[in-house]
Amino acid sequence: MTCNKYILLLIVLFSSLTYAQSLDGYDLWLGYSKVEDVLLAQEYSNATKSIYFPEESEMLIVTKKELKRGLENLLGQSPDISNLQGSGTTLLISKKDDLPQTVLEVLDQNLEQVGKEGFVLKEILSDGKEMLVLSANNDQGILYGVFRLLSLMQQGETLGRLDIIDAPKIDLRVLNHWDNLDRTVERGYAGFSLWNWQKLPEYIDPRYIDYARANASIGINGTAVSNVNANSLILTPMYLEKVKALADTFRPYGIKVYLTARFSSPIEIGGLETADPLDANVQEWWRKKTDQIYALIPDFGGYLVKANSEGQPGPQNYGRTHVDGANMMAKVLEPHGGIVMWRAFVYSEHDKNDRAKQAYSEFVPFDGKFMDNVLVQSKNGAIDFQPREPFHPMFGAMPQTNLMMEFQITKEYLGFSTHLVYLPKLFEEVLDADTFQKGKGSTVAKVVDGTLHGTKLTGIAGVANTGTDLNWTGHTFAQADWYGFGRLAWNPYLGAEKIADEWIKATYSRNPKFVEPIKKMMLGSREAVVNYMNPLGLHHIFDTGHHYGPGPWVSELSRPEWNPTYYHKADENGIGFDRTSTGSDATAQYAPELAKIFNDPKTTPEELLLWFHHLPWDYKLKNGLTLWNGMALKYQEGVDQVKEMIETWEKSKPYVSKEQFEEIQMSLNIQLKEAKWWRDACLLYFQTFSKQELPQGVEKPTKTLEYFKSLKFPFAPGRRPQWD
Ligand code: GCW
Repeated sequence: MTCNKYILLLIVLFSSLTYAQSLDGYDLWLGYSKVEDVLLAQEYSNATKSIYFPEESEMLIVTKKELKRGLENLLGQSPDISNLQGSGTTLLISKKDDLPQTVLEVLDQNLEQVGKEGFVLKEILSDGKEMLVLSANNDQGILYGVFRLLSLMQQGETLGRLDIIDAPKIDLRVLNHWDNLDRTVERGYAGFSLWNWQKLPEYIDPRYIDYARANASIGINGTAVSNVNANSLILTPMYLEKVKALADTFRPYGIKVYLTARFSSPIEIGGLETADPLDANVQEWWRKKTDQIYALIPDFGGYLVKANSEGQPGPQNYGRTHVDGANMMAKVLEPHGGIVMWRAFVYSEHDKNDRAKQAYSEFVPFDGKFMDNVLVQSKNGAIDFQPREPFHPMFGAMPQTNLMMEFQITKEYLGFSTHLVYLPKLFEEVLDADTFQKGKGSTVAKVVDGTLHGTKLTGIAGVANTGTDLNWTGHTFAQADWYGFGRLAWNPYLGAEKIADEWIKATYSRNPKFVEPIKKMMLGSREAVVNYMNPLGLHHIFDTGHHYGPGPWVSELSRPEWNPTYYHKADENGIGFDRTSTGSDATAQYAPELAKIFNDPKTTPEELLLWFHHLPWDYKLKNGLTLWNGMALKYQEGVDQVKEMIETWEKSKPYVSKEQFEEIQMSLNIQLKEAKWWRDACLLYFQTFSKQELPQGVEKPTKTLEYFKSLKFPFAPGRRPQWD
C-alpha cells in the first residue's frame, strides 16, 4: 500500500472515532478529545506552535497547566510554551501590564471593556505576521480566556480573525451545595457529598481540583459548600480548618468559598442565651467569628443564610426582621469585603394566604433597606423549583435591592438523576421573562445582571447536582445542566441551544450527524417532563418528602401548603388554583400589564393556565379540546416525547462508545416507565373528579389508582430524614 493511501486510511479510521476521550463521564466537558479534522488540527497547531506565556502566580501556573493538557489532548503534541517572546511567537498570553507596547496599542480599548474577570482573545498583525493574543486586566481573565480558547477548539471553531471581547455579566456566579456534614446531600442524586470532611484538611482529594477546573472552565467563581439547612458545626475551628483546605485548593481557579450560617450559631456554638441580631453580644460574636474565618481564609466570600424558613432559626424568633438579621451579618463582613446571600424562600403554615404570595409580601416592603453587601436570593418561581412556574413576582418589584437568582441544577422535582431534562431551557425561559417593571423589555435577566436598575452587586446561584458518582451528576446529560448554569451565569443571554451545542461537542462528539439530533432531543426534554408530570400549569403534585413520583391525592399533611391538593384543587367542578383577582389575587403582585394577562384565562399562556385559574373540566382550550381531554392528551404527549427521545438515542449508537450508549439507553427506559407512571396515576386520580373517559389517543393505564397510592419509597435518594 503506498504511503499516501496509508495516511488516507489512517485519516478515515480516525474520523470515525469521534467520541470523547473519557468514556465514563469523569472528564465532564474537559475531555479535550482529539481533533480529527486534519485542516482544523493544522490550523490549531500553527496557532499554538510557539506560545509566549509568562506566568508568575498560582493562578497562571494552573492556567498554563490546563493549556498544556488541553493542547496535548486536542492536537496530540506537546506545545512549546515559554517565558521568552521571540519573533516566532504565534500565541501571546499576557496580562495588560506585561503586553509589548505595540500590542497594547491595539488592545488597550478592548481591555477597558472587560473589567476584573473578562478577557480579549484576538488575532492581530504583529510585524506583518498574524498572531493570536489573549490578554486581560487580571490573572482571572487569562484563566477564563485559556478555557475559552480550548473550548473553541473543542467546538471545531476556526481561530482565524478571532475578535472576542468578553466579560461576565453577573458578579457572583456560585454553586450552592445542600451538602450535610455526614456527606449526605439534601436533594442530591449523584452519590454522597464531594467534601470528605473526615480526611480534610490534610487529604486533598484530586476531585477537588477537577471540581475547581470544571467550574473555572464555565466561569463559576464561588461555591457554598454546606447545606442551607445549616449545621453550626461548620463554623467551629475544627471545620474551619477543613474549609480552609478547600478554599486554598479552589483559589487558583478563581473560586471563593462561602459558608451557610445557621442563625442560632451564637447559642449552639457560642454559648450565648440569644441569637437576637440587635443584641450587642450576638453582634460581637458574629464579628469575632467572621474575623476568625478571614484569618484562615482571607478571600472568604461570606455567608449564605436560610432564616425563618421551614423551621430554620432566624431574626423573627426575636421579633426582628430579615433586614435586622441580614444587615447585622453584613456589617461584620463589610470590613473584609464579604457579602451575605439572604434567602427569600419563606412561607408559613400559619399564613392563610396563598403560599405563592408570601415571600413577596414579606420582602418587598424591605426594598432599599438591605446593606449594599447583602443580596436577597430568590428562587426563580414563587413555589419551589417546579418543572414550570411563572417567574417570581419579586423580580419585578425590588428595584433598590441586590436581587439574586436561585436556580436548582439538581432535579428534585424533575426526575432526580434518572430523567434526561435539559434545564438551561427552563433557566432561559425564566431569564427571558418580561417583568414589565420599566415597560416592555424589563426582563428577569436584566434584573439579575443589574442593567435594569443599575444594581451595584449582582449574583446568580445554582443548587448543585454534584456528588461522588464517577460522572459527578448521576447522569451524563445532567452535566449539561451544571455546564449550562455556568454559561448562563456568565452571560444570561447566551441561549440554551448554543450551550447545548457547545456541551455536546465537548462531551460526546463533534459529528453533526450526532450533534443535531441530540441537540433537538435536549431542547425538547424540558417540555416533555412538564407534559408527563405537570401539564397546563399544574404544579407541586409530587409525593410527600422525597418528591419521587406523583402524589396528587396527598391531602392529609399537617401543613396545608405541603399537600398537592392545595395546588390543584381538583373537584367535580374542575381543577386549578384561582390566583386571579377573584381568587388569591397573586396576579396583583405582577406589573399591571401582566396582571391583566394572567387574570383572564383566555389571555393566560396555556402552559400556566392552572397555575392561575380554577377551570371547569369542559373549559375549551385554544385547540378546541375540553380541559379534561386536553390535559389527558398532554400527559400522553409527554410519554410520546420520551419514546421519541429513546428512538433518537438509538440512532446515536455509532457515534458513542458502548458504555456511553448503554448508560443513557437504560436511563431513558426508566424515564419512559416513570412518565407512564405519572400519566396513569394523575389521570386516574383526576378522573375521579371529571368522571370522564380518557380521550382517543391516550393509552389506558395498566394499574389501578389504589396501586399507585400504595407505592412507598422510604429510601428514595436526597430525602430529609427528619421530614419524611
Ligand atoms: O425545595 C425545597 C426542598 C428542601 C430545601 C428547601 C429550600 C434545603 O424540598 O429540601 O431545603 O426547598 O430551598 O430551602
